[in-house]
Amino acid sequence: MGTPNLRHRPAAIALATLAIMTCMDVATASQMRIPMSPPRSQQIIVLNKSVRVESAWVRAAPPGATMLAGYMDLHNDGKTPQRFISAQSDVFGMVELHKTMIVNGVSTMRPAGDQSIPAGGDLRFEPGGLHLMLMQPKRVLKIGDSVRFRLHFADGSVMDVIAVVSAEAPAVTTH
Ligand SMILES: [Cu+2]
Repeated sequence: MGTPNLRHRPAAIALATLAIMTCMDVATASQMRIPMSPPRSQQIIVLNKSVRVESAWVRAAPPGATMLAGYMDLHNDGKTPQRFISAQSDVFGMVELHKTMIVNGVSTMRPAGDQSIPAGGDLRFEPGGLHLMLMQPKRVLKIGDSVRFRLHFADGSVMDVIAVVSAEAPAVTTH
């Protein structure tokens, strides 16, 4: 009595277990996607855990300025090289990596392209050299204002940075 049914049960239970495990795996994976800021879409944000930023600042400019410059020091505390590819900001329509150089005795600037940060090394943005060219400002920035940037790296990771609008580079903190 009931024997034919019993014979089929183990397979049914195994299938049910498999289905539950699959659902749990998916749930666990989705819980691990913890964005730093409220998600704007379904995009997965992976934070860069190797790079540390110091002295991020935006050079103060007259109210009508159409281009500003941003500077910072990036330190790679990791064991593998990192590649910084771009930056974006809600305050500017476009942000490019530029480098100031002397061509035929005239100071000029050019797009700099990707910048690698060696393991244990630094990448320094500073006046007269590498800088973030900040174009299409969406509002007037005053000294002391904060500008949020999102930095993008070649491995797909990102990092958010707050730069302070300042007339000159902030004092270097020793550590
Ligand atoms: Cu520039």
